[in-house]
Order: sequence, then C-alpha cells, then structure tokens
Amino acid sequence: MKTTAKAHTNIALIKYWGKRDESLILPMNNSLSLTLDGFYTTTTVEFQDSLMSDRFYLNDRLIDGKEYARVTAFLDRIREAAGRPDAFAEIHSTNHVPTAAGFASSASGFAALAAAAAKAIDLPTDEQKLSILTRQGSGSACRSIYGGFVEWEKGAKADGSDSHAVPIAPADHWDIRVAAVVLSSAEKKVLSREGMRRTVETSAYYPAWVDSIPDDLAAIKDGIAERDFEKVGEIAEANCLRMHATTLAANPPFSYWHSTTLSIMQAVRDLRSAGVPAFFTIDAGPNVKVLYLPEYEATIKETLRNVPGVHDVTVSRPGQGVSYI
Ligand code: 2P0
Repeated sequence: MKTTAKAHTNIALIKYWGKRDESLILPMNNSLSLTLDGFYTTTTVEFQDSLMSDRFYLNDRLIDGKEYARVTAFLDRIREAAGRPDAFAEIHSTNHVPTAAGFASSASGFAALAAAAAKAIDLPTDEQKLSILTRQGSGSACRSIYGGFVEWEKGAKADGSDSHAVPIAPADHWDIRVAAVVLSSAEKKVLSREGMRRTVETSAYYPAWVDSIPDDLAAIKDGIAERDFEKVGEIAEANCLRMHATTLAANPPFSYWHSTTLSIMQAVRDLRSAGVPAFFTIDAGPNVKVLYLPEYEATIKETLRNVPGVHDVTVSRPGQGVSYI
C-alpha cells in the first residue's frame, strides 16, 4: 500500500539535551515543545516486492550517502518490528520549509517517515506507538507526532517503551507565535549528536542542567495552562541559556552562537525594555527563534529584520500533529 503522511517541525521550549542511550535515542531529561504550522514534511512510502534495497528521494532528488544510511537504518527497525526483513521501499519526501528557515528537517522528516512507513507496512499507528518509533529516528521528532504543546517523557525502562511524547495542550489552546530569525545557512561545526555527547561526558555543568529540568517543566506547564506569556517566555529563555551554558563548560568547550546570535538576543531584550513582550530560544545552531504574541507581529518582524546580519525572518503559528493524506 502506498501511504503519504504529513508532519510539522517543533521548537523546544524546554530542551532535549543529552542521551542516556544513543542507539535507542533515550534522553536524559524530559523536554517540551510547540509544534509549528509553518514548516512541514510530506512523505510517501511504498513497499515494493521488486526492490532489493530502499530508494529515497528528497525534494525529487535521489539521495545516497549519510542521509540515505540514516533513513534505511530507521526503516530496518520498522522492517524488524513488522517481521518483514526483506521488504524494501520507495520513499518520496518533500520538505516545505521556507528558504533556510534555520530549522533542522529531522523532526518533521522522521515523524512523517515513521507515520507513512508504519501504515504502509501494517504496523500499529496509534500516536503513542508512532512516537516511540519516531524517537528512534531522531529524538526531537517524537514530539512532532502531536500538535500544539507537547512533552516528551524520558521514561525509565531500558527498552524505551515508556519514552514517548504526550500532548499537553492542542494547537488551538493558545495563539502564540514563533519568528524564525535566520542568520546563516552554514553547516554547524558541532552537530547536535556530537554536541550532546560531548556535553554529557565532559561538561561540569551537565548535572546542574539535568537537576534544573523538573522545576522548569512544572512551571512552564502551569504557564501554558494559564496562557501566561511572560511566565512561559521567561522559563523558555532561561532554559535555553542553561542548555547553551553546558556547552561552554564542555571539554573541549564549544558554542553554537555567532556574533549576530548575540545581537538578536540583545534586540529581544531591548524589545522587552520598550514594553513589547518577546523571548528568544536557540537550538544547536546559530539561528534564533523569538516567541511573541500576535498583536506584536509587525513590530517583531520589523525589529528583527533590521538587526545587522539577519537574512530572513519567517513566522509560524501553533501547528497540528501528524496526519495522513
Ligand atoms: C530539542 N535539540 O529539544 C533540542 C534542543 C537541539 C537543541 O533535539 O540525535 O536532531 O536525532 O536525537 O533531535 C536536536 O537533536 O537529535 C535537538 P537526535 P535531534 O529540540
């Protein structure tokens, strides 16, 4: 059966940073994200008897090398779960991400791939099972199974069967916006997988990071329930800074920030001083995402576009979970 699924990316407000099991992708800490409507991937999967290996097309281009290897390794898990080790697939994936929006496509990509492949091979497609499956492709992707505000529970079991996302509030609970500020399309120097590993193994601040998560989570969930923008923004920004602090205390130390990253952080603080509620968050790269309320959209866009070194600003609303087309 030919199956097509669509999944959106997500932005973490409480970051996933560090694994306790690299093979199953089990995290050290719970994380919490907002699924975004602006950026998504559609993926079609068809298992075909005539194929002797998978064929993966991304944006109509046949892919090989590392990207292909990551996709086939993930499909190996799906084949194993389905008891069909010789079932190979043709995969067509399209990323709908505005030009270099600074979002990794792995979250929407693996969520759409997992959903399409699981259905195509007749595995269960309830959201919890899909989230567990998706997690094994890329950690942050397991949150994209659900729309709106989503928590990824780290779980405690060694087999990962209790490490999956849970919905906290749907997309229509609260219209908060996220501006993706793009300053560089250059490849990251330290990939997030390597960055996480180095931080877990060597950063003097890593234990403090892990210890800080339960309080952040409890408080941000209250803030989301109450639609308290200041509370949610303050916690998200502080959590982001704490994550990035762990990289500075790693050995060797590293940072994802560029000088323009700092300029944008300052512009956001200046907006707040001028009475415009806005907060930043940054993932494993130099680009910045800014949280704001809809009534300030024009001001936010104009201010961020005028920061020297900024190439583009694209805005997003809360988005839906995975769906079949
Ligand atoms: C997050 N990041 O919570 C955090 C914040 C980056 C910083 O998830 O190794 O691509 O595939 O599980 O999910 C980026 O890491 O890593 C990430 P893998 P992933 O969104």
